[in-house]
Amino acid sequence: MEDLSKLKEIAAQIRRDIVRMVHGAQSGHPGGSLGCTEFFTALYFKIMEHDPNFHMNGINEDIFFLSNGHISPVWYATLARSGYFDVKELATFRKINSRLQGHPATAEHLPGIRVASGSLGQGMSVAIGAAKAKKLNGDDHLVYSLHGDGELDEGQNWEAIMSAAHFKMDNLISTVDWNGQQIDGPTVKVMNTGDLHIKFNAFGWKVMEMNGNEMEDVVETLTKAKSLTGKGLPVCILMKTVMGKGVDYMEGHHEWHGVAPNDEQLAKALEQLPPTPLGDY
Ligand SMILES: Cc1ncc(C[n+]2csc(CCOP(=O)(O)OP(=O)(O)O)c2C)c(N)n1
Ligand SMILES: [Mg+2]
Repeated sequence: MEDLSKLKEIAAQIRRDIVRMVHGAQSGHPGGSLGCTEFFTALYFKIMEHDPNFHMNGINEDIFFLSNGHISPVWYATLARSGYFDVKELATFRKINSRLQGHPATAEHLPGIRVASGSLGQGMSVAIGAAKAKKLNGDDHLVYSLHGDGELDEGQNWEAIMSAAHFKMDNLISTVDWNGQQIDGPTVKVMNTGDLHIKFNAFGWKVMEMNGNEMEDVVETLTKAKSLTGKGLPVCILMKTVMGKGVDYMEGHHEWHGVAPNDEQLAKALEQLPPTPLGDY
């Protein structure tokens, strides 16, 4: 349980980790990773009850599923900084034989990963299954999931969203990274998903909104979301973020969805993301 200033310091370090990892591999997804850094930090360092001594079955702890698996850099950095594995392993991101695959996978047995993701649209279904299992097991812990806004173009999401309400999955908190961008343009141009607040509401969810780049708001909203579980409805958080948050030339540009910075761009990014007492990997 960390206080706000400590959470901000951890997030600052995770942002450095993200740009260094993607630069080191010369591939990967910095945009969504930087946008969701506060969310991951708050979730793993404040909100979830979880055990870095990893147990695949997740019984008697809160569990998290990343559906938009391409933002693996922020998840890997958060898991390492939380003690799931050595931070030095972050240097192997996307390298041959690494456990840190470009998209999370289970074959490599990286602690913290319970299902492969990156083929978009599947994580909500997985999260609902896990939430159902928790209920069947009499385990009153929660299931959290994260989804991209562009990812919601995938139809499987809407069947899952409908079924979560039908099965009263009130132990599920699903967050959407509402950055308005996706791989090849703004979401309104590629596929306008319309008013997500009204849509989730109409599908039977409790809906909240937060500024995903304000740590105070993230902690407060996630805490409120927890208090709204157990009331018969699944909870959705629409999280406004800025793609590439923290690196000025990346901010708000879909072009940084999945491009690695070169040496010069890395230096510029690190100037804007100063070192922290936690230290680089
Ligand atoms: C089933 C499937 N279709 C297409 C893709 C290719 N793809 C990867 S990321 C992406 C865009 C996702 O947009 P969003 O979820 O908003 O992510 P962001 O760009 O905001 O990080 C697409 C279409 C995929 N990975 N899986
Ligand atoms: Mg997006």
